[in-house]
Amino acid sequence: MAQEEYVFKIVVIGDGGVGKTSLILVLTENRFPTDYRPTLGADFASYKIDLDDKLVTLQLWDLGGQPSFAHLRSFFYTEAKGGVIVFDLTNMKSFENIEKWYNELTSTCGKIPIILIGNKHDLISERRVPRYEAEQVARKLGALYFETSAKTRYMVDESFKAVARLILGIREEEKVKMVPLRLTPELRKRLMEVIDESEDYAVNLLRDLISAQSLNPPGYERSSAEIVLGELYRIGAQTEIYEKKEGRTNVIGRLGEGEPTVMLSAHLDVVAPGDGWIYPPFRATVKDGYVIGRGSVDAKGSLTAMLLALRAIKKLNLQLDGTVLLAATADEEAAGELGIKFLLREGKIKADYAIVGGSTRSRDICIAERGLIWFKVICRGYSAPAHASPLQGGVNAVQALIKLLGKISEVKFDVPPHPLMGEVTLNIGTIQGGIGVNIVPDKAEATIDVRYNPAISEEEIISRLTEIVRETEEEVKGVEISLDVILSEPPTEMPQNHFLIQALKKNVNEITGEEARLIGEMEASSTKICILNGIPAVSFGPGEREQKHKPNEKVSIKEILEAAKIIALTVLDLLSQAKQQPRIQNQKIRV
Ligand code: G3D
Ligand code: MG
Repeated sequence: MAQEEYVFKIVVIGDGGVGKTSLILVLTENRFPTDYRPTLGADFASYKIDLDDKLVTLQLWDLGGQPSFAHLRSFFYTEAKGGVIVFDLTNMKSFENIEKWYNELTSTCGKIPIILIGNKHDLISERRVPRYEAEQVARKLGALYFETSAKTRYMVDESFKAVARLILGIREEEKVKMVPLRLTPELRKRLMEVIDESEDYAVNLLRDLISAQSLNPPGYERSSAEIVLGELYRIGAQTEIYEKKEGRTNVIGRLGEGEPTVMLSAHLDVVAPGDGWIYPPFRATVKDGYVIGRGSVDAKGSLTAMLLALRAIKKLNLQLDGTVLLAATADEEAAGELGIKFLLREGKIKADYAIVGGSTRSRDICIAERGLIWFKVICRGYSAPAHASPLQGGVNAVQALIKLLGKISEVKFDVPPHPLMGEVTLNIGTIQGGIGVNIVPDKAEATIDVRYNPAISEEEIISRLTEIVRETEEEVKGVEISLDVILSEPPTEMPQNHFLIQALKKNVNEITGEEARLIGEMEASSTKICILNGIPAVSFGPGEREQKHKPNEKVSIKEILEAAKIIALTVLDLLSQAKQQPRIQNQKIRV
């Protein structure tokens, strides 16, 4: 086949010392050593690229060390067909100057294809520019972003090939024709193969996520978020990041567009390692088919499976009839306001279905969660020195609280256990009161956590506790007791015949050969928050729930791959069949 030949002039610009000359030399010195020559104050070297039916020669122009006379600059930029703006990942100033270089380039050349390169990727510990900030700038300039190392040659060829492709107008997706989404058996098989081939990728990704720590408290998800962002970028997803508070990063990735939207959601934060580790909690150990480390189950294993699913879907070049959205969120472990609640409340995400990362051994599907009410009780008496006679006053708030809590611990909510959610339980979590051993305390308080199933209502629970409060006030003369609800979330349960559950169930069976059990959860999770925001949701993912928050937390690699397959298939099932379903919003979720 005769190849068409092209020659394009490319200008390589950026601050001094960022590695422009090194990048060009790496590309050209082995091939065209004689080609590199100074030309009228600017240097250029040639780099030939074979793009199947096209042979492209890039003339790479580098301003070199020449003084920057204005006339020289315009000569330098004239007729350039593409631009490469380079900055140094270890040098913030060079990053801040990108826009200046961009403006200089576009003022002469207009809008030509541009790529942005963050060079010196090998200097990991000296890195100053976070990947997501660079990606943001690239998006703003309409440029493609690459990180390279002229030293190790990492991504150097790829990034310059991308310039050639951009100029020729070859979009990456167009290389392979998009296949309309019809989930044939062959396609399902191909999807499985892609995921099976990704075992090393999965282990390395999970390892990176574990190393990034992202402990909550204190709460710093940005470290893990950057890794997710980088992966989403490589996968080719559209990305967004949101921080309600500095460092408390949420990342969103999207493939496809329009409705319906299937959301995959997992949290980025992990709890403190605590004692009892025989393996390093933040350096993943791979042993006997497991990855051991803090967060391996809760929830970085799920996050890995979701990224794997997205990557496989993208690799098949399917024309998605809708959107698959990944939300990697902050602030789950403290049931806080900076993660999924913030994204939903602010309208950053909308979805028709959600699969939330949960530890269900890639087999069970969690469809129900108990409700919860958190109470605060405060007893107020009168302060007096401890030796004061009863007549001189003093009403002991601590004693009143003890009496009250005694009654509350005896309280029986006379309701049957729920098949999935179990019983109603009550826990007195904290207690505080008094300021000195020789002083009658005038204030004492406690917090109480009630978990309940749908057999009893929030009002009934509140009125039972209120009764006990009134009784105690009667018995301890002079005490005043307040009872406040500080958090309340109702029980939630998905209908078992919901399309989302049916699709998941079928795929669990196809991939594992086992029947999926529909289970309930004692704790409340992001799943509940999705449901309360009108998004049908279940939790599902690799790992055993007994591993959560424990020392030597470990997740099965096999289960990660299984979860990735089940999630990928379910996403495609939902997207390809949702339009035939009755509008899902109308399918009632029991709350
Ligand atoms: P410039 O052409 O943009 O001015 P150069 O930059 O290519 O001259 O490189 C400036 C310095 O950065 C050189 O070091 C070069 O070796 C180094 N450098 C370039 N690219 C990389 C890289 O990817 N990784 C690392 N670690 N160093 C790089 P010296 O010491 O010769 O000044
Ligand atoms: Mg140079």
